[in-house]
Amino acid sequence: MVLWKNKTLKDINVTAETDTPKAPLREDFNICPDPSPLLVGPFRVEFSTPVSLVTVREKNPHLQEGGRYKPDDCTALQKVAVIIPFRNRDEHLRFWLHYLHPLLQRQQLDYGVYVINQDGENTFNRAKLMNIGYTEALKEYDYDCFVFSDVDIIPMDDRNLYRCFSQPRHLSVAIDKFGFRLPYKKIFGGATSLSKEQMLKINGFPNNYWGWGGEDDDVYNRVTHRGMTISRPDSAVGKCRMIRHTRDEKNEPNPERFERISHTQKTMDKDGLNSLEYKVVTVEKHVLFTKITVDVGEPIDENPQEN
Ligand code: UD2
Ligand code: MN
Repeated sequence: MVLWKNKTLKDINVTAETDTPKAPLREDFNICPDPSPLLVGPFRVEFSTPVSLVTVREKNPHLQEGGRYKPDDCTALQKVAVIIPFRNRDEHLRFWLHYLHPLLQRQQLDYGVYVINQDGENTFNRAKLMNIGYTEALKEYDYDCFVFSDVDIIPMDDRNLYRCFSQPRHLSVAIDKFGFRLPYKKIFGGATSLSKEQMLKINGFPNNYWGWGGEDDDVYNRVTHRGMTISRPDSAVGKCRMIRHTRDEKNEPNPERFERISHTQKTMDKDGLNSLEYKVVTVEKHVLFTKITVDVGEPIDENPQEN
């Protein structure tokens, strides 16, 4: 690669009018290699020893405030915002940060970690938190890719790339909890990635799935209704562990879920990023993550009875 040190852009363009002018954009130099030479492949994941945030911070000295990182010796292939839907799972978050920060750095990504914390005691709304994470992250930086990850899903192999592909990607394909297999073919829960373009194409996630279940299948439906397919790593590279837990309070199975996922095609254009409403309560910049606490509201009665 030639460095046009003493020439101006104009000088370069006049020398060969018929050729496509080559603007010597600094950013074009030294794109990080693919695959990253820092990958180690499979690694051990266990949850028996608790981890402390102090240790995680010490082991990740190159992080910028808010859980941001970019390689200093090459330009990352993608700018990735990692969005984690959250309420009251601090222990899981510590494990997640402990394993994922080093992995994301080995993958040489330009990334930021956003913990989207649902304020208050109302029923949990995972998918709406994803939409909020997408919207808030974009206000901060020109991200081109979004990884949406449950706080309790930890990949066991760093060749499972936490970035975007030509089709929306399901990342957590072989979870220990499901015997390291897909429990059903259309599953799109756990950890996924969608580019900004793919997110806009599907109008984001649904906002009106309250409580446990169905919202991931709705996103699957959105993807296929827009003519896209699901991309996946193979089941060796896609091995993950889910931290064992009981069902949280205020996240009971949503009795409306089956009805709702049968109408995705009809509802997806009016329910999603284009109808998203919420209030930001606080934004905390920690070294390991940005925590955005949000008021997501509560379910609205869509069929109010007369009188
Ligand atoms: C499955 C899916 C998950 C989602 C869920 C249904 C997989 C591997 N996982 O997970 O993606 O579709 O079913 O909603 O397919 N959370 C909190 N606090 C709460 C409640 C939930 O932080 O009080 C967050 C947290 O990030 C958690 C995620 O929401 O990991 C999903 O909830 P879950 O772990 O209880 O659901 P699970 O394991 O059945
Ligand atoms: Mn879980």
